[in-house]
Amino acid sequence: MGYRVAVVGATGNVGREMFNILEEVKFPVEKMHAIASRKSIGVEVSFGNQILRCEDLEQFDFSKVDIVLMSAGGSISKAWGEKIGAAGPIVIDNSSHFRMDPDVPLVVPEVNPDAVDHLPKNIIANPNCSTAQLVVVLSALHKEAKIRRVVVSTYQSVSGAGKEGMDELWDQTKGVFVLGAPPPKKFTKQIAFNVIPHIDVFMDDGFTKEEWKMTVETHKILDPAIKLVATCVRVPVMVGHSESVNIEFETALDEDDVREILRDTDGVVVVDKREDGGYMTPKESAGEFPVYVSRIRNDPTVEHGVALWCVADNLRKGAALNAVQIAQLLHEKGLIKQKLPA
Ligand code: 2RA
Repeated sequence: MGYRVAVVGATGNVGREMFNILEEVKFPVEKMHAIASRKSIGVEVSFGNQILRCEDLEQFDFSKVDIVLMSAGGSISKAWGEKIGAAGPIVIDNSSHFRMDPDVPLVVPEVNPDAVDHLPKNIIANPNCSTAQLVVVLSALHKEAKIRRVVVSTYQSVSGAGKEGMDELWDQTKGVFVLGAPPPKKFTKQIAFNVIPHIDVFMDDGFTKEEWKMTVETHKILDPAIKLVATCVRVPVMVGHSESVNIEFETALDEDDVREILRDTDGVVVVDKREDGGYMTPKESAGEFPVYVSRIRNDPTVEHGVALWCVADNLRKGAALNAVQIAQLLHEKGLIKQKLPA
């Protein structure tokens, strides 16, 4: 028994990880389709030991699949998401397009699994990478002592900006001491040997859209009462987003409580030895499933507060893995309607 599955955006960073993870977790797949825009038709991608040739998004008959994982950018999701959902399959969309739509649940399976029970548009949204890893940690702590306020600074890898972001870091790093770094194209300033305090567009209040997303998505997934302020920064790391997080609780919760709660939390691994190297870095999170938490310590500047460091593979927990976990959740709940064999 398996499902007919389509991955839209099959040639992108996240699309390729979706194939890898569907295979790694042995998601029950009867038939897999790789879907892409016209320029990628015929491009080959791998799924386990199969080589799939990309099929044309415009021509594909979505009524013949049971579930669609989509990561092709906001404009493709805007143009196609609702049409695909109306054709029958459940769509799990990784773009920002549907995230704040009241008829589309925004889901992190460890946090709000029951949100998938009601799907007016047959669409589920996957959160932004920087939000996904954060809410897994916050949710576990919020159950024990209500969170009043969070201050988070991110250190986001270039893969969050797609293949062009990775190529730009690679080319500038190679070129900088030889021919001079090639000028920035994807980023606004040189990313090699630098950090850039700007991700996504600026908003009227001075925050960037990435920072705004962290606040509103945390409210939708977890609790609108949590005050959250973010500063999002691009760093010269290929894969793995890191976050420095200060959390203030309404009632007492100290560093030992936090360490114990997070050790028992699904999807979280605590690596927190107070010695050289006794913490995780983004490099070590790349290719892994969990959200790693390190550097847990009391924040002496507030009555009940802790500071911590968390890292995760942004292409996995921040995108493809979360989408596949949603698919697994739908499967466990018996919510994926199978088409009759073609
Ligand atoms: C980034 N948040 O890292 C984006 C990816 N979803 O740029």
